[in-house]
Amino acid sequence: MKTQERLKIAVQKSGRLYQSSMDFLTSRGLAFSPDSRSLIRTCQNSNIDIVYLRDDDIPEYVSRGIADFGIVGQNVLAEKGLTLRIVTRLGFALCRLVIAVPRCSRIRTVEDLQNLRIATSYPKLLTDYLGKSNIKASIVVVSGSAEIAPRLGLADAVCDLVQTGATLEANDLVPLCTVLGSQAVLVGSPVRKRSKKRLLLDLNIKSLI
Ligand code: PRT
Ligand code: ZN
Repeated sequence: MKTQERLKIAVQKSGRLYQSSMDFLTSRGLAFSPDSRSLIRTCQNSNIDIVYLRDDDIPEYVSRGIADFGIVGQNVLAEKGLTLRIVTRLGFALCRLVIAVPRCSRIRTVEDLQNLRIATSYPKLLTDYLGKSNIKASIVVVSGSAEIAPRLGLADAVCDLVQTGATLEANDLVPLCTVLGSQAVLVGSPVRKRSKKRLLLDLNIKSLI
């Protein structure tokens, strides 16, 4: 007898996307074994495995068809530059990637960033944005906590995610412009599998099948 094909959905292992991603999947009727430390979790009522990954790795796994679907922020997807099909927008993890500057600085417009230093973990998105505005700036790549960079003298401005604005406020920064609006999305792998269609029906995602 042919073993039934199992689908894999890549979900962030821990962090801001984890709980809402699991809530989305359970709200669509999928049942999971109790949480364990395992990096693969089996769905109890469907031929689906959840694969837990760092969010930054999810686009790569999905683009290569190792995972059939993934849940990831549009910011990460766009920064990776991989063109994956967005099956549906999920309406959580809403945030904006903004350029922000010290409240007391003389930077008032995007043009004022000419020849300045901007700290970010999103070098691709920032480069694309500055290129469109014909701004030449020096991009200082950091892996997190970009907001601290102006105070420490590493950069004149930052390009980072904002949700409530509290972190900018706490670091005396004000937003100058929005580079990207983002939310969590369900992405599908370009690798064809018949069972993928069935999963979308199971999840009641009919609009984009
Ligand atoms: O470990 P792993 O690599 O998987 O996780 P991570 O640490 O890279 O990501 P995580 O869990 O922090 O965020 C996952 C995703 O959540 C992001 O890629 C975004 O799509 C989304 N998201 C939504 C956010 C925020 N809101 C957010 N506010 N990600 C980060 N932040 C940070 C931001 O970088 C800044 O430091 O929160 C701070 C600002 O928040 P406010 O509310 O003070 O404005
Ligand atoms: Zn990450």
